[in-house]
Amino acid sequence: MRLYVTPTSPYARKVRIALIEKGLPCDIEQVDLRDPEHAAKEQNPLGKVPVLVANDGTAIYDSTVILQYLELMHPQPALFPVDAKERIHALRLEALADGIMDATIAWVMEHRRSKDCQDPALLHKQAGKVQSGLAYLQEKARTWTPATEAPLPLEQIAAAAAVGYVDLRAPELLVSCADLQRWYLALRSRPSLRETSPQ
Ligand SMILES: N[C@@H](CCC(=O)N[C@@H](CS)C(=O)NCC(=O)O)C(=O)O
Repeated sequence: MRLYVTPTSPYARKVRIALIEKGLPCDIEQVDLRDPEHAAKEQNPLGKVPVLVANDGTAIYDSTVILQYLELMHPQPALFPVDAKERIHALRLEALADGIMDATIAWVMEHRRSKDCQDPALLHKQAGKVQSGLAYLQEKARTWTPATEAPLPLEQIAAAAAVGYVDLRAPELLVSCADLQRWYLALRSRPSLRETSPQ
């Protein structure tokens, strides 16, 4: 398998953490999204990463579909709960974590514009999404038992990728979530997080 990534993409990190937690070997290829001809474009018409190219040549995207694919093709060790209700709950938390990533990226892009071109209403709206999403994750994180062995469950993989990205690009949006920060710090020494750290 080959995975197209950028070093800081939180969606790609989610997949890379899952690959390591499952013990699956995969070639990681970095692309430069500024290059109009970057390699992932051939595989995904949207030109986005991550894209996984399976051993039979099938291109799989986006990150949520890649995780489903990995779980279906390599069920053990399982990242997804078996129980239907618990699975929907985990998938919903993954969607929430992805939404935090989306809103953080929108906030960062707006923040990078020159001050006089920034839209304060948009910054406020995206920051609000990030902060309410993180507050919800923090409530959940308080119920998570410290993960000492493999595998890390889907909801924590997604949460770690989201929190790691906010920590990297918009740490000021994380300051009010001390418990969530503590949870992330404790998890950061885990090989799957250490090896995929964007820092
Ligand atoms: N929903 C997608 C989002 C992927 C995404 O937006 N990736 C960003 C990198 S963090 C990207 O490739 N952006 C380039 C573009 O939009 O052209 C997923 O979960 O994989």
